[in-house]
Amino acid sequence: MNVFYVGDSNISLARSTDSGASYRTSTVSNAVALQARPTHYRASVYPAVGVDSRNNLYVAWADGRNTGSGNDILFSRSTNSGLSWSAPVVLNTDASSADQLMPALAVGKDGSVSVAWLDNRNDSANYSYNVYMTRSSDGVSFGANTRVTNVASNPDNDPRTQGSMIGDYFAIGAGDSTTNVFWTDTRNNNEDIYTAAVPFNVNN
Ligand SMILES: [Ca+2]
Ligand SMILES: [Ca+2]
Repeated sequence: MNVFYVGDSNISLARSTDSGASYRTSTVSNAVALQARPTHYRASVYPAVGVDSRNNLYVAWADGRNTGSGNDILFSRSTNSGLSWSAPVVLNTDASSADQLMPALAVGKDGSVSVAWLDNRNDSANYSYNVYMTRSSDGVSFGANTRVTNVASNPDNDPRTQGSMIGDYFAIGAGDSTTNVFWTDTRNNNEDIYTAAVPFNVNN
């Protein structure tokens, strides 16, 4: 059993191999607080996690460490049950200062790793978001970023909560031939649940 949590400046893992009787803790990575951003929905460095059938562990999170890049999506994996973790890599490949936030992560039956997130790269005001994703067949090398949405969403375009929790319910699942992404979309002037099935061979 793997429990991931965030402290003041770290993402950590508490792992139990005796049904929760005892835990071993380890540090996944340092995590740098999100940079200031123009949008005002809540966002955090909370990790999205997954495990494959070989017990490899995968973590993605939004992080503010990259000056000039806005907030980015970072990724790390462990192939030894969390004893050590790979150096974090940035999954979003835009060369901009846009924010990427709210990652969701899924591991397929084949061991592939898919990560989707909220991405402002298409809005020069760094405000409205699209959903982007990337997929790795081996947990190491990721394919090109794929834009999942065809219309951007203004996070404030919600009559109930003005988008204050707009990114909380993004989700992703890995099927046999598609990655299935679910997100909150405001193109219809309120919040709707949208989904798209992204074929594995689009970019990965
Ligand atoms: Ca960024
Ligand atoms: Ca609605």
